[in-house]
Amino acid sequence: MKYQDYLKLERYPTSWCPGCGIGIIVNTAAQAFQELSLKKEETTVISGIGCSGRAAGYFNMDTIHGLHGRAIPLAEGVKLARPEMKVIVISGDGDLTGIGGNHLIHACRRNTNITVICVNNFIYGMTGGQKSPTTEKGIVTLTSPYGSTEDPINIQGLIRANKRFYARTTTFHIQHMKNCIKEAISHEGFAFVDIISQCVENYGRRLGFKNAYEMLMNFKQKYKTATDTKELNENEIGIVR
Ligand SMILES: Cc1ncc(C[n+]2csc(CCOP(=O)(O)OP(=O)(O)O)c2C)c(N)n1
Ligand SMILES: [Mg+2]
Repeated sequence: MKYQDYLKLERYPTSWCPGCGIGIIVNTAAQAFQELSLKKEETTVISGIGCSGRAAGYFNMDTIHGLHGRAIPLAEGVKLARPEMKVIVISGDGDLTGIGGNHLIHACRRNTNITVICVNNFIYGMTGGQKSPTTEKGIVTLTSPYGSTEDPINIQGLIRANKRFYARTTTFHIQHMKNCIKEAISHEGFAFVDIISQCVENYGRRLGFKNAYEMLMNFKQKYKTATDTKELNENEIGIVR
């Protein structure tokens, strides 16, 4: 089977803005599914609401586009009813760590055997670029015109508090991303993949980036690969388990 068989190509072009990182993530996830030889009848993708929430609709299998913040409880329900299935959540930083934050804490605590892929674009993208829990201090957004005054959420700290699988990667590091997704799906237990992604229209342009290329080059320059580590530093990508 080709990786394209995991995608509903008849629905392309996607609804995402030109240059958006979500398409890279969907494509790479489909490649990871293919390399793991996942059976379509035993795999599902579940999303919440937001630009990232549209991901579920592009996979050629039974999927769920749920309510805002509720992707994880839906995934836990599917896993309870059909434990043989590979259940993969793909959703946004606002969806997973903001409105759905409580579900994230408890699925992680319970060690539910699902994979959560977070499209971390540091923003509530779909609704115009309001600051989200992952927005870094000082960053200008629609709702922080003088720069965000708050510290962002420490997702790694939250996941690692229960010693669960945590990976950080970016849309620039595609091979690394694919490896993180494959390792997360193969992991027995709760696995979180934090993918730094570019939102050109509602995040990057407010910060002076002209296009996706400039944002990707920024990821390339900023994020370095860590190996064999117990904790990723702020600007490191890698897997901690
Ligand atoms: C209960 C509820 N609250 C608020 C909204 C409005 N809303 C739709 S998308 C969205 C932001 C999504 O942000 P994120 O999860 O980061 O995804 P992105 O669009 O950035 O990919 C919000 C607040 C909603 N649809 N439902
Ligand atoms: Mg977002």
